[in-house]
Amino acid sequence: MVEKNLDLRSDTVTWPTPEMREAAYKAKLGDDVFGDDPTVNELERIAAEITGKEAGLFVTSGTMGNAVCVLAHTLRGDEIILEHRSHIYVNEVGGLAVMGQLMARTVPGELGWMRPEDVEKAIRADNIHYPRTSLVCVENTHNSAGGIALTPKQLQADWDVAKKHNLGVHMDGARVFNAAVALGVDAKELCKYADTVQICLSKGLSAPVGSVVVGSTDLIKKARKYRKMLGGGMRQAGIIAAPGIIAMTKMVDRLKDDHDNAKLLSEGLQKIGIKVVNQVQTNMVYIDFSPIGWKADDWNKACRKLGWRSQASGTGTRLCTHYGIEREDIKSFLEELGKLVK
Ligand code: TLP
Repeated sequence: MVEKNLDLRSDTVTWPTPEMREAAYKAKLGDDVFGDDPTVNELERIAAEITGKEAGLFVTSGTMGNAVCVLAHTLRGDEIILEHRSHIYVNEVGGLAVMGQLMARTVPGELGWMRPEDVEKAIRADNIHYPRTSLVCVENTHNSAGGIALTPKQLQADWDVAKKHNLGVHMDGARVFNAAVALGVDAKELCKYADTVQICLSKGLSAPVGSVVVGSTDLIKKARKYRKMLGGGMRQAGIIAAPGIIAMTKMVDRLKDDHDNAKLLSEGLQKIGIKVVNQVQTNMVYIDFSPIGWKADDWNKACRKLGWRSQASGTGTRLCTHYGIEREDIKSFLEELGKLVK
């Protein structure tokens, strides 16, 4: 029996599965700063293997994972290229400027994808007046574009431009397994177009804490040192890495259920008269309830009344499906919501 978790605010709200709790309890431990926590080492090995990279590194969060990778690729004063609504640029507290003393050059994307010609235009020429461009960041799935899965072809196009100019490529793959499942491709096919990839274990994959970053041995060695600098050198971290192993090895296939549930939710909401503003490819549904005359408060109250959590502002919000929400739950939510709207 899946423990119900009727919370649409994000997929970060997921709770660990009973198997994860058990694995945490039984995990073999060591001191990870000394490199001898066997469970962390195993998670890092598995992450590298699944993504086709040389090495992995367990970090506390997606934000830390992106930070250590961006730092590993760059030098103080460099400029980096990011999609203008990317999580690293918008939602990571300006860490790239604070920690890396980096300039951000943003490029508007088409459904989260930066066209290669726009990336190329954003790369600085070698000129005494200009900062050096050193890195291109991509995001897959792209959260604020609507949970959009960037295809291998799209990723390759940006990779080719970056490599033509000797730039690094970092992928914020917080939800890269959602992308792989939605596209029906192996995660390796997506990760091969990035030198480093940050993967969240604590979103749709349901682990309680953490992310892994993967890349070449050299880049991960640098990232490890930055992790220590940021205070992310954890000790008996096997306790939290053990659920991460289950996340990566057993929780990927079920992401399809989340995607199917998001589609069901999207279709049902539209029948009720609520506008869905994104293309629903994965586990996110962005809605606008102004067509039914509701404001954030009406939505929030309705959800609370039905026993669900959702947090809107203005006339819309993002709804995420995840472990703990099943098809039947979505059906009854839609039915009950329909009654409140009429
Ligand atoms: N995203 C969270 C919020 O921060 C918006 C969410 O609810 O979606 N990259 C991407 C693409 C993300 O969506 C997130 C978290 C992160 C990185 C950061 O991960 P954490 O929260 O583990 O630092």
